[in-house]
Amino acid sequence: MEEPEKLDRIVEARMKLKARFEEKMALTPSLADEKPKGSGNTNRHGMPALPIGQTITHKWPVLDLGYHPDIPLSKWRLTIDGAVENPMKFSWKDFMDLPQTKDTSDFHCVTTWSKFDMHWKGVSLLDLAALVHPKATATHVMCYGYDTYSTNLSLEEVLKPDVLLVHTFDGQPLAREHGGPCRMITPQLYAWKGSKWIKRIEFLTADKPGFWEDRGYSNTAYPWRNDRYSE
Ligand SMILES: Nc1nc2c(c(=O)[nH]1)N[C@H]1C(S)=C(S)[C@@H](COP(=O)(O)O)O[C@H]1N2
Ligand SMILES: [Mo]
Repeated sequence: MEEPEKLDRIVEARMKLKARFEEKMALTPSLADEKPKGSGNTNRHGMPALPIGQTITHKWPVLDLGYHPDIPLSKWRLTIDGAVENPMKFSWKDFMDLPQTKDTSDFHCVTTWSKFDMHWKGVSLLDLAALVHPKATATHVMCYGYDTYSTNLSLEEVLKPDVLLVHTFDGQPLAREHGGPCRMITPQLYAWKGSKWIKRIEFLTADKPGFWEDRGYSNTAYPWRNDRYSE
């Protein structure tokens, strides 16, 4: 991925994807709501930093199905398939050779804790999507974890620039209990939308519910709307 031509192609594909989803993205609640619910200073998205019903924590609690899969880097694979022109399977080396993004963002768990200013490094979903070329009919993704977890998202949420597949937190390899070696983060949605131990991202031409979405959690998960459970 070092060669300039390849990088140029990613950049071009990324620009096209951005143009395709920019309007829809601008209309998503975390950017468009006129009266977002919450308190505190305004964050970089123009939202009150602490969404309604949340409390700040300085620790980082662990929340999952109770099973922490152990994936050695030599066995780790990430598959991106479904409604894409160019399905891909990455080894750890392939993945680490992709353009890397550093970002600092907040983490909002539906169980009412929020952790601010988490320092991440990883690969942006926008860059990954630019490589696999979602078909014109693609609207959503389903993300799958090595622990059998799944969660669904719309493309206008997935392609926001702060949605990353992270492998590094605070300069250290992401701990296994938090989804290491690699997990997704969704700073503008409740954290259950980010699969720990991510192994597959399937592009879909219609929405369908993931693990928690099938069990009464909201399909959309907008923190500034207190959008926790489905009606
Ligand atoms: N693969 C997988 N990803 C998952 C979960 C899970 O059980 N399995 N739990 C989700 C939930 S409900 C939350 S709140 C966050 C918690 O991440 P943490 O344990 O790093 O705080 O991970 C999300 N991603
Ligand atoms: Mo959660």
